Amino acid sequence: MSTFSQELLEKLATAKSVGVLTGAGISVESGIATFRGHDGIWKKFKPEELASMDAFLKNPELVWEWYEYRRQIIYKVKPNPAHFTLAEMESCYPEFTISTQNVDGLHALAGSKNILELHGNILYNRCNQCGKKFKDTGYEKGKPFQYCNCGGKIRPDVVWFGEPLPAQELEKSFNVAAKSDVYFSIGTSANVYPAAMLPVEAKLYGAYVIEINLEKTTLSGQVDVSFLGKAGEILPEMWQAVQKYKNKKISI
Ligand code: BV8
Repeated sequence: MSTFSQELLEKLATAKSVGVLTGAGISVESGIATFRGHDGIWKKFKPEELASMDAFLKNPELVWEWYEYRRQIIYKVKPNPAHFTLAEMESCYPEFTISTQNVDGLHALAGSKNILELHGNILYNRCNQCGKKFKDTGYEKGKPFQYCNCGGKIRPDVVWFGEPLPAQELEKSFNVAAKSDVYFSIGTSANVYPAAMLPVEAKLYGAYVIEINLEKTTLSGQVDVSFLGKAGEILPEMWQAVQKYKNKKISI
């Protein structure tokens, strides 16, 4: 059981604007392995071997197989208490925005509305050339590649290393960080840029920054408070403590 300081409870009880950055760690308790954590899927591969345009052009079958493998996992998993708690929190603040690095769509499935997908969404595809989106066109091992009618190859609709993040989502995410009273960094090693800059930006603009992660990260020394543990346990406990604190304040 974690303990929460009076300062943290007061900040979360009185905040008007809350921003959240989530990473692969928030989906671990739903059954999706992280990239770099001790069980990381990228232990077997290096990111540039899979999540990059070079990899796709060099070995499109390997890249597609990796995405199909991850899709099959994602089709079967459900949001966990951390996702549901964020969805509940969203309705209690005038401004509440999640900027996620995840491509699994679990925040939306949990009921969150205000979501900025910084790295795309694995359940969709797009043309590598003209950017046209495709829902059900995918890849089947041994079957010929699917092409867009512009002649471009169809690929997963995610942001690969070396590719720019969607400009609108990125700009909005930095605006949210700059005006947040409280900013969360949840389940991310804070290794991947420019997303990893968001909690630092929030801190720079005066936000109270809370990290929840299984392991220490490069961010841990820069935030106001860092909780080491599972997001699916700590976040619901924290939110419960805030409700209790708010009720106690009202009853006095
Ligand atoms: C770009 C989508 C420029 C695909 C992914 C500085 C500025 C800008 C760029 C760079 C820069 N420095 C370096 C770069 C280049 C690069 C980069 O950041 N490299 C890193 C490795 C150094 N960045 C880019 O290439 C970005 N593009 O900047 O383009 C540009 C501009 C104009 C024109 C052309 C180019 C693109 C980055 C996006 C790459 N795509 N994913 C896919 O998913 O297949 S990244 C991938 O990593 C995922 O999105 C993942 O979410 C993300 C970040 O990782 P995390 O989410 O943090 O996951 P990780 O495993 O690392 O950590 C999980 C944590 O959870 C662990 O710490 C673990 O302990 C913890 N945990 C585990 N269980 C739990 C838990 N925590 C809580 N509870 C639990 N139960």
